[in-house]
Amino acid sequence: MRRSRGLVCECLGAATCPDGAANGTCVTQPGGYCFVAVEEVLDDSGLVVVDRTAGCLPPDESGFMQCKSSQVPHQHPKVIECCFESDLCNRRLQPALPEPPPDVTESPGAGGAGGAPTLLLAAALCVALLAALAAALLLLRRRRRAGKRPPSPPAPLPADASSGSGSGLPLLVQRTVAKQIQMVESIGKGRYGEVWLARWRGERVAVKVFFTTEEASWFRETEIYQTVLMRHENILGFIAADIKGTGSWTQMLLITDYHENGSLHDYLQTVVLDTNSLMTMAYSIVSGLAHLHMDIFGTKGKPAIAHRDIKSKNILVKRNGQCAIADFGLAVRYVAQRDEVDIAPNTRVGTRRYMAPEVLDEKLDVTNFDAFKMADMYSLGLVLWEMCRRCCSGGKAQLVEPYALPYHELVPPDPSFEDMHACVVRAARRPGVPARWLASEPLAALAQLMCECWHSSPPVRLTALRVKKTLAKFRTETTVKLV
Ligand code: C9U
Repeated sequence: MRRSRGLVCECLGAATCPDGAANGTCVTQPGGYCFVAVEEVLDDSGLVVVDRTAGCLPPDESGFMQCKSSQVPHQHPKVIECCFESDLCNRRLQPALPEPPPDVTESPGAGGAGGAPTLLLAAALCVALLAALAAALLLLRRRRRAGKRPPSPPAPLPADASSGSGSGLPLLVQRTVAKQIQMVESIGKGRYGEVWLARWRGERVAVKVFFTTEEASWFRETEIYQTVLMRHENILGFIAADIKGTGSWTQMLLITDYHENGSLHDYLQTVVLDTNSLMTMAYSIVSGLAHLHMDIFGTKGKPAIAHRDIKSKNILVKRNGQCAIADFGLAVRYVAQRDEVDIAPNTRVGTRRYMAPEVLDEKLDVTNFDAFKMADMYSLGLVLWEMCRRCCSGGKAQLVEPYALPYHELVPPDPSFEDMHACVVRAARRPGVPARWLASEPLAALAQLMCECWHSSPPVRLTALRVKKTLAKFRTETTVKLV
């Protein structure tokens, strides 16, 4: 069973508790575990005492494997027990240390009066000293890295210092970042909540503040951003996620890179593109989507992800003319090991205007991951159409079409599911391709691609990788012609 939200766990011991855990609890990542560990350590006077710690562990290998492997008693006994059934489930865990073998401590034959215990004590002391030294070194290294890291973009950390869940900063650093944020101004509002321009250590960042009703979107988006190998120049750069508050009141934040040009939807309202910038933008968007859709095999591989809400408002325009895909609150992952589609429990659906015909017809097979990728490709076709309208093919003086949302002439401004179904499924309508596009090579090439993306039959649609390759080829060919 997948758990879509974090667990609250009892937290004991400064090393395992966030910020010294004033309230004695911590929250795991979705899918994480609560644990209790008991360990024999030496106190100040050299006596062996049992130390009990408790707290949160990350999901799967990096967390649960600890629970399994530590059951094996070693020279310096430590036992970890984990649970995930309910919040604070670790309160009732009572891991017991293995009984010491009687012949070691009591048998006079084992080295004479006090010989073995003294040896054991000396060995334990060495192990404890080495462990303390290793812990101190690790802590020092983590602090140095956290202090040095620039906010935008934070370099992906090697596995030892990461949160244990893939790309992104360690969770404690993320919490610290969230505490240091100063909100500057609100730059967008939507059904999800609000987006703010904020400052972090003097640099501009974007902060998405989720409505409490959008908890599932926050969890999913945070989870997706922290997926291994998710970082890509055409995917919005994740910095940190945090949740704070008590009982009835919670604030969920997502902190990312800030792009002053805003969304592609904002940008196309005022800017007219030349064919070069159109191609750069189109290529970058499809590169981001191809990366998202791709699975990378291996122990530190990346699962294939489908977005499910591709639209111009969810694409940011970067200063270098490339774009970055944002908003993963609805995304689904393909878990290859289990041949399973991981769909988070979320009542949210995609944007009606951009929904593929099979989604509107409620015929999308949710057990088939490729079906989600094909639906993304349909939405991408509509975004390409929005961009082409704003591209002047014959010099800046040439007229371009005014900015418009797809199907602007065919459905009302806030179309219902039924409006879209009637238009896209029953009447099988698609956005119009103006004659002027066909007279321009780049626009004609893109027109051809978008039609193959929004085909009524999902398997006939192009894949992101195919569109990316076609655009790459087109760009090299036209560059050669220009030289
Ligand atoms: C509202 C859609 N949206 C924009 C951003 C995000 N959502 C976002 C998504 N995930 C995490 C954090 C944020 C976003 N926006 C920017 N920059 C930006 C700059 C100017 C505007 C909007 C956004 N304007 C809107 C229209 N009025 C003038 C300012 N950067 C990163 C993410």
